[in-house]
Amino acid sequence: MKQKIGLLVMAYGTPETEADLMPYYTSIRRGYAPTEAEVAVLKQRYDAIGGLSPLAAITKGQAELLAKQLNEASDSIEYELFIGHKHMAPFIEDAVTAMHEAGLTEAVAIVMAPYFSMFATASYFERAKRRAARYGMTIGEVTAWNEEPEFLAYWSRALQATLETVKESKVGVIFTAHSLPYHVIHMGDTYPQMVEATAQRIAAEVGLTEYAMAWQSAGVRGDWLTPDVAEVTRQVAQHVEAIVYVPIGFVCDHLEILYDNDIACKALCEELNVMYQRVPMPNTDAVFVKAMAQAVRRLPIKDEVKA
Ligand code: FEC
Repeated sequence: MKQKIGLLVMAYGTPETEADLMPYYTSIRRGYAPTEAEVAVLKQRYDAIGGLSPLAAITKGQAELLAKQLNEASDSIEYELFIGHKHMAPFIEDAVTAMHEAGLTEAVAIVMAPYFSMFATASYFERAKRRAARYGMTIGEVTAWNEEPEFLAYWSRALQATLETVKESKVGVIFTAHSLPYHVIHMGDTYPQMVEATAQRIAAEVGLTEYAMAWQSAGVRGDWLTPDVAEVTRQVAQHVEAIVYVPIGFVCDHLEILYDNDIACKALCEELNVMYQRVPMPNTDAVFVKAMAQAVRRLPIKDEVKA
């Protein structure tokens, strides 16, 4: 008989109705409610991408494929999938409680964000482990999976294919990832270095000698990691006819891609008279999901180690 363990897939979460906007934004702000005006601005951004973000549906698709790949590859373990969100129900804590109620005592956890960050990903694991401690449950953590060969293979191939579409033009390439509040960088978070090293590896794989790195989707308050994608776009646009954006910090289509890239960066490119192109997001690409599966499979399973 196969050993049953929980597969906890954690993701950012997204509002599912207009009424969710206020609690969602309040959760993002760690319990401090935004003003009605701030919520209205956020609603305009969701409206601009068609009303809702596809994030929840894509997370579900990625997680189900991950569970399928893991289960097909293992003769000894059966992974039972649970999804928990950071800012929207079902929350991370709900998923851990559901695992406990399903009789599971051991789980592996992965965040749908590939780079370790003290600020971003560590908090997902902290929340999962705090709830798991209540039940005496063990949770193994995939802290980062950006160095998996399949992760690099997806982005290299997708970038190469996108570059083909603009090969008649002089092209600039901008790798992007989510910005972080500047105080987090001061605390020694190595996220920027990890993202930059990954961009370098993908660029080398594709044979790019010149490219830029930029940080996108910064919040509206306080100082954030720079250079911002708009600033970099303005610089790069001075020398090229087309710009290809490679959002290696994200794993699927959602607000930060569909609005911040496909609407905001595109509008800026039009203003600067350069062509806008973006590399397709991985979403449920099987090779990309395999990167997560490989990272999960590397985690030791408690009972297997004992055996
Ligand atoms: O598609 C969707 O509905 C959700 C897309 C979404 C993703 C995402 C990823 C990250 N965020 C990170 C940090 C911050 C910090 C603040 C912040 C604010 C927002 C707002 C929305 C939002 N984020 Fe997000 N984030 C997504 C959505 N994020 C909506 C609120 C409006 C705004 O400020 O733009 C600032 C909080 C504050 O105001 O104090 C900080 C990080 C990631 C990448 C890692 C991860 O996925 O966990 C870091 C996807």
